[in-house]
Order: sequence, then structure tokens, then C-alpha cells
Amino acid sequence: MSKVDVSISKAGTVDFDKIREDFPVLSQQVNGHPLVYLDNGASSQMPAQVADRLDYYHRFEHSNVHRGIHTLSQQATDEYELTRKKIQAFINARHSEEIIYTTGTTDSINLVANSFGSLHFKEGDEIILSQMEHHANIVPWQMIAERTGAIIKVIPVDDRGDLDMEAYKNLLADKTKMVAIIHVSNALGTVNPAKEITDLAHESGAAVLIDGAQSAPHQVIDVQDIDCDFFTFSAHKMCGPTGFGILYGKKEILDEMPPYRGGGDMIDKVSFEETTYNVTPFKFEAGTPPIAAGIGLGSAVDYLNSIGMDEISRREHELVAYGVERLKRVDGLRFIGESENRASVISFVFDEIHASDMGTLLDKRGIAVRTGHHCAQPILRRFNVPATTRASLSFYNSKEDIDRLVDGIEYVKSFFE
Ligand code: 7TS
Repeated sequence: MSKVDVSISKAGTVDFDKIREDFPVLSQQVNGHPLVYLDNGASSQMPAQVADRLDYYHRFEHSNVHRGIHTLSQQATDEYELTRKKIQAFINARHSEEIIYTTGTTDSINLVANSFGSLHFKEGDEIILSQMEHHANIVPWQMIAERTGAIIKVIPVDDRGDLDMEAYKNLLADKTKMVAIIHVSNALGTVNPAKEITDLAHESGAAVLIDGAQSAPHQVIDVQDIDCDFFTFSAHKMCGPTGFGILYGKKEILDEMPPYRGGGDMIDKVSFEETTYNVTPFKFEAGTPPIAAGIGLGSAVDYLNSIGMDEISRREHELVAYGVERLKRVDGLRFIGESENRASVISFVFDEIHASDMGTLLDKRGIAVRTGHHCAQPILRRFNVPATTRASLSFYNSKEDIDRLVDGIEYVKSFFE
């Protein structure tokens, strides 16, 4: 067994049929049918290269990080810290200290809401969110708003699923301290104009957090180009393991933020009289972290880079366009979210068929989709639906997967005729 991560040719066009073979999970039968995995928005699958890397770590490299002077601990620390550099390059951050390790997007947003919020928010200050946020980018802000007296303002979404940018401009005010926006909607697929949102917020003196949970796995991310102050994402949605994620923050802003959790590793000196803190990023990383998962994310980034995020994005756009073309011919199907700028997600409803029936019956044919409110209840309420069926795609999906989905939907419909 080796530590070598990836061996996919980058020359010319990428052979996505071959890439699919990297994902052993996809060659399984589910309920007697070959698996069609269309729930990548919830969690993507892991290629063998990343699974092998995790296995290698557990078998031969495991040790605690940042503490031991023994060789194994130093090796584990080096491998774990290497991920910071890989992520720095992956999102084009200026410094590797701007990459904070967290347990995922939810944790990253809670960190910013608590630490930045407790430092900067006061009574009457305003936080701007959008109607299409995931609950992870709503509830932490509500909690800090309650503690500080800040107020939440919401950008409405139009019938196609795009942000009302005029309404956004009107919401921005001197009192706006934070604009926290989803980059790609997990419920609609809309790709929001992160750079324009950020520029406008900065003109008003507000900080910006971009929730990149659904964008980082699917497109090139350049945080310096967006110029956002914070950017968040999760390893498990980008071919990596669960339990690990990233908070990017501009160094000067992170430096002045207080730690969010106390404990080992995040300190400089501790006494009962006074404790001083470690520097950024370590002051935000208390306790023993998920070391294997961190190394696994590094391996996942190597894997994605070996294909190329531009290739991944092109492939997924092709698949979404094909899916929309095929699905719009299905009688009675109504899309929820029809933005011109969409990525990786196709959400739909039928008036006569509840989404959970759709999901359950599709599963009988080996087709995995997510149904429900997708932890984005406000946007479903906006569209007057309690639930949708969501197919969320990855680069390893194929047109055949979409054909199977369409056949599956016709099969489900036959029960309700
Ligand atoms: N933000 C967005 C945009 C998301 O899609 C999700 C997870 C999160 C935040 C939270 O990420 P976590 O890794 O901290 O849990 N979205 C989904 C989904 O669409 N289906 O299951 C989880």
C-alpha cells in the first residue's frame, strides 16, 4: 500500500468514465439495481485514493499533532499542516494562516458568528442574510443577534430563484455589520454573484461571509478575487471525509477576533491569574483535531486538482443542462429554482406526488436523491412547497444516471395515475 495519492492524466480531455472507476461505492447494487447516486449535495462519495490515504494514516502514521517531539508525531503534524498549504492554494488565499481548521461549514459559521459577532455587533446593528440560506447560515446569526441586540435583514429571492439585488442594495446601511450569503444554493442550485455582493457590502463598511459548502466542490474558488472576509466549506462534500472543514478569514480580521473555544493547543501561556492565546490560526483550534480527516481533505484536494476544477465545473454544467432538458419533458414536473446561473442541483416537485413518496420509490430502483426541505425551510416556504426532490450532481455522475432518474420518475408516476 502506498501513500501516492492520484494518477489521473490531466492532458487533453478528462475521461470521466475512467474517473468513475475510482469510486468503488458506485459499482454497487442497491435494492437489486446499480446505484445511481444523486445526493452529492448532502455528501459526495470518496475516491479510493482518498480512502487509501486515510487507511495508510491509520495503519502507519497515527499520532497526536502539535505536541510530541517524537518522529511519528512530527510526521503526523507535517502531513496535517500540509493540508493548510493545499487549501491555501486551492482557494488562492494570501497566507496559510488564513486557513482555520474546523469540523465543517456549520462549525465555521458558528465560529465567525460567535467570535466576530461578540467583538463587533451591538444593539441595533444589522446582519444581512438571504432568503435562500441553509439553516447553518441562519441559526448561528439568530443566536448571536439575540445575545447582542443585532437585527437580521433578509434579501428576497425572485420566482426564478435569483437574489433581488436591488433589494439587497436598499438593505445595506451604515448599521450593516455583516453580510452572510450562500454561494451556491443547496436547495435551488442558484450561483450567487459573490464578488458583486462583497463589493457592495464593503462600500457600506460591512464584512462578508460566503458559505461555500456547495461551491468549493464544484468550481474554482479565488477568495482574493471575491475579496470576501470569510469563506467556509466542508470536506465531506468534496470527496473528503466527514468531521472536517475550513474557515478562511482575512488575517488582519482573524488576528483581532477572540478565540471561540478554549483548551489545549490554542494557548500561549496558562496560569490561574492570566492566560494568553496562541497566534492565528491555532488560537481557533482547541483540542485534538480530527487529524486523519484533515490529511484526508488534503488528499481529496490533490484528487480534485488532478482532474482540474475547471474540468469538473464544465462537466457538471453539461450534466445539469442535460438533466434540465430531459426533466422538463416530464409531464407534471415543476422545477423549484430556474436561475440562469445554476450549478449541480436540480430540485423539482409534482403536485400529485409527495417528495418523500418520490424519494422512497426511486430508492427502490437504486436511485439516491434527497427529499425534504434540505435544511433551507425559508426558501421552500417562499416557493410554497413543503418539500422538493433534489438531484445533486457530481463530476462522476453520467448522462446514464440522469436517464435512469427520468425512467425512475416515470415509474413512480405510474403508481399515481
Ligand atoms: N451550507 C450549505 C450551503 C450546505 O449545503 C450545507 C449542507 C451546510 C451549510 C452545512 O454543512 P455541514 O457540512 O456543516 O453539515 N447541506 C446539506 C444538504 O444540502 N443536504 O444535506 C446537507
